[in-house]
Amino acid sequence: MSARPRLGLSTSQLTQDLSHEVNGVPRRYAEAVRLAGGLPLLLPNLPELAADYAAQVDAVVLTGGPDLHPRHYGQSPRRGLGEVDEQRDAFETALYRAARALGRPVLGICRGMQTLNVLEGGTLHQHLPDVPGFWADHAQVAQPPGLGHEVCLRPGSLLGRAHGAAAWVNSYHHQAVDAVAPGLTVTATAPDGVIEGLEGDGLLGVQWHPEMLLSRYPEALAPFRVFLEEMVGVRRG
Ligand SMILES: [Mn+2]
Repeated sequence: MSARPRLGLSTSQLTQDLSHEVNGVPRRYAEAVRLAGGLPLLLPNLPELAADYAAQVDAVVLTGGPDLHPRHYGQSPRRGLGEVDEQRDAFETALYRAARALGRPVLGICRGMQTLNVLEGGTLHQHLPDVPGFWADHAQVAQPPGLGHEVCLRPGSLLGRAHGAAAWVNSYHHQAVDAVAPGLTVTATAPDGVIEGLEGDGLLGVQWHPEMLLSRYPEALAPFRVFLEEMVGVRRG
């Protein structure tokens, strides 16, 4: 029997064409989980099975994707809101609630961090370029995928212990956490103050995509590694 903790990854709906719906995630998520010592398992978008999925895995990873519908944090859609996927919102809400009810830790990547903040009672900026005061480039276009902006990390936090005082990360988001949910602590911020990392009891979120950096920057695995080691519990050796 594998000693690897089983991590259930929420999947994207890769097309809205009803005759060709595909659930999947970029392969790099699975590779990152493997490198960090976990067993990646992809969870098809079936809200009715959320509780069964949560019972079968040791932790959940909420992956990147389109915008959450703002009604989940009590707002009307504003100009600049991007694509939304209500089916995915419903699935991840059910999966998150079921996982938390069983005490399963949750790692949120990009949209996933925004999701855990909203489901814990926080809000989002719907379109960063329309929010005065934020000036950093959070929607980098440079190829191949490389470093975007720096983040400042909170001393003593999981991310701070993993990365030190600061780290360069990538940035592919036009939304960001606004009001931080009760129980969550900001543990990473961009130079313009945008919230880039959140931690809580059994909860870790990063606004960047560590899995996309791994081929060139192995140290980028840190959020996956500390999640597995300190929140899920990886048996070494
Ligand atoms: Mn950013």
